[in-house]
Amino acid sequence: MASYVSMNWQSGLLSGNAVQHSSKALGALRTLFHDQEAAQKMPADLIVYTVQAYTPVPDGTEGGLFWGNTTLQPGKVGDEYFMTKGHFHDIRNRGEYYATFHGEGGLVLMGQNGVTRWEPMAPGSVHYIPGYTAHRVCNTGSIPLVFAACWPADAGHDYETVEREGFTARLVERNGGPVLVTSNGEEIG
Ligand code: M6P
Ligand code: ZN
Repeated sequence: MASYVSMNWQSGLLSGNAVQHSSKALGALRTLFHDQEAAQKMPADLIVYTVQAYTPVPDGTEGGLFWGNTTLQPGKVGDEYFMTKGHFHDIRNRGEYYATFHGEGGLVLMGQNGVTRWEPMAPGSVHYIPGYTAHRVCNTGSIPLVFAACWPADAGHDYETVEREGFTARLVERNGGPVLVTSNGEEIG
């Protein structure tokens, strides 16, 4: 019989022997941010987010599903909110669900045509990420943002495309709230 894990439905966090844990520190994320001067001044060992994953079938299994969550700390680099790396799926047509448990955030979505949009995240919000769409989450609040994720076991993570080309817009704080801006500073949402 396959192993199973437990989720706390208040916090969204997982427990059990089969849960994998990983974390991302600022040092590994610095180049994602627009304000490099501000990024270089911040500590490399600052943990920006942690991920729990439950992967009951081997990575790459067609038809399988993975479950996990991300805890993204509050903070900013310059005026840009702390965010996940973001990725397309290696198999481009694979979709994903995100669902928010705690905190406030923004799910930034970019289609292959380079059009970027965002959806606000708050406790209870459920977000469908279609295939062919890069996805990244920003913490726009002052407490940790926790969201669960469910994605196909054969989706894979393509980080290279995002590292090379970036998203076409960034979620930044203006007048105390989140605004999506293009690289020339134009507000688009
Ligand atoms: C969610 C899922 C994971 C992903 C994680 C962090 O939990 O989408 O597959 O790894 O967020 O996002 P990223 O991999 O872009 O850093
Ligand atoms: Zn994904």
